[in-house]
Amino acid sequence: MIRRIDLRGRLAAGESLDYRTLVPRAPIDVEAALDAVRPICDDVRHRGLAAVKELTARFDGVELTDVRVPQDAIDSASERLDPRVRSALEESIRRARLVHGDQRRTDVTTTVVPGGTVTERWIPVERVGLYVPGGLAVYPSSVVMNVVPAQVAGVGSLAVASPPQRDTGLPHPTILAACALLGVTEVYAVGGAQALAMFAYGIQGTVEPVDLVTGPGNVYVAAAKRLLRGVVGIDAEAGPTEIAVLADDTADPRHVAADLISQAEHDPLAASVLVTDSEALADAVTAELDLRTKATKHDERVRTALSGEQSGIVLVDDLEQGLAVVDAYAAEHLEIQTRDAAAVAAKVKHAGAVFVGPWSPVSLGDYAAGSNHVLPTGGSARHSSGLSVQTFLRGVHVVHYDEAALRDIADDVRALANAEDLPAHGEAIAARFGDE
Ligand code: HSO
Ligand code: ZN
Repeated sequence: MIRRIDLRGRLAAGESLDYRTLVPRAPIDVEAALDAVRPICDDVRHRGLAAVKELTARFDGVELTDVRVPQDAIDSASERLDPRVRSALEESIRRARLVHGDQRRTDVTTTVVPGGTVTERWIPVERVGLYVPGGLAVYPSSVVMNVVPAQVAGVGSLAVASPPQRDTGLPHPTILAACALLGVTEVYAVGGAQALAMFAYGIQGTVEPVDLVTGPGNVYVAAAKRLLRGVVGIDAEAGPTEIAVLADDTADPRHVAADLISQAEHDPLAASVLVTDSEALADAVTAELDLRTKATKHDERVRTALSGEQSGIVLVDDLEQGLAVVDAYAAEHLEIQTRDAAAVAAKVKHAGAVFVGPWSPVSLGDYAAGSNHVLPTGGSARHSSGLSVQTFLRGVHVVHYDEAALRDIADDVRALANAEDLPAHGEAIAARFGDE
């Protein structure tokens, strides 16, 4: 069911191979979703609360009296949380805080010349809106992955929005419980594009607008982010999950197959890619995929994802070619299951996160490694990083020169201003020294 792409011998035969087009990405048409999302955002912008309530009735089948989730509903979701899940979430939060705590930035002052300094100050974003999807995907772990770096960065005001469930009119109880464990008290029972528009524009007297919106979501959420960018800051437009595994004949085919399936479980459009120089491993993984897909709960989704053109097993001449293939692919998640995995991993240039050796599966990172699971998809790992404390900080240069230091550089500034035919720039320097 999973297709095979055999590159062996092709370089030796003189072929030139374009690794970047080898494994296509799933087709996601954010542009098309813009048309559906634009009137929703406009409506929320112009009619505020009335629009949010009407849209919630239409899309979620819930008549909201209040968009804000009352504190006692958050508290009681927390009290009713399964103790096993509670302790797992607590450990996940603890580990994420450890790793993200080390991402804090300190202000640095550079003395450029005597009397002339530039300080880079790191200032947290003031107010952040986190969107948490409902429906098929209820991910309390994503609440952790978004809230922890924001809190560590020092974001003062953090609100969460998640769609109401039909029976309770409230977001999923595990989402509410995760908010409680993280100390988030401002939660809205609003979903989809209307939630993002509500955060971006605010609702007079009810919801303060935010400066930055983060969080996962489907193609409509991605479209809303694209539309609202500029009104508000956004994190990445997340696409379907991807896993690439670079493996040699030392890898255990059961582990490789289990890991490929673990991410295929997210979405029929998820991508699972194995790159290996071992035909025996490729055969064994193919057989394991078959067995495991039959036995797994979300078998339909997994089968569709694995047989899609975005998934495949790539056979390469050697690990060097394998590295070139996975680098060109720039996967959201990359596992290295080879001899001397750490040394191979050190050579990787493009991946959202790298998982080294047989005991570091992607699902560990999804929940409890301490690393962040909001990672660049669709090849954007070539230029972007996953969510981190840095996402919620702005670096501001503070320039402080004294008179002598400015005088010392004045001629250079004027020369450059004149070269750009912007003489008023030079005059702003000259005015200070009475030589206009
Ligand atoms: N693998 C997903 C994150 C996730 N997995 C949430 C389970 N829950 C994207 O990195
Ligand atoms: Zn996952």
